[in-house]
Amino acid sequence: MLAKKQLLFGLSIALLSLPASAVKLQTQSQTKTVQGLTYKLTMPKPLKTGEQKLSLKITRGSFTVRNARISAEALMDDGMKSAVKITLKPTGEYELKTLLDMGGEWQLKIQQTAPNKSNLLFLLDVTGSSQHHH
Ligand SMILES: [Cu+2]
Repeated sequence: MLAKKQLLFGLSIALLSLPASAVKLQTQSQTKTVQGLTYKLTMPKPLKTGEQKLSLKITRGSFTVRNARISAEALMDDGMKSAVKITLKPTGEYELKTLLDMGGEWQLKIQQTAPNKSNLLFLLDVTGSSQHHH
């Protein structure tokens, strides 16, 4: 009897957790490989205007690279620039937080100084108003 109650309790917990997974954000990702390192950039889909957090995972083969020294900025063709704050998360992924203040194509430029020097460019398709705020 007790076991049955626990089973029912377990089932209701499973059902309660369904809505949360249903509203889980969709993501999209882009992957580039430069000098033996693979960079996987994951972001919300669609990527909307406003403050956004992107996630960058750097790997060498099956190893996650956690000691990379990287800086980044987001740019538009019209000269708009947005600083990118980078934080290393416990998962070994880098969180890139930036304000994408306008819809359209943004360039995410990443400069790496360690473990090797390289420059990466990701194109971000930002959904939202293409009105200038500046
Ligand atoms: Cu702009």
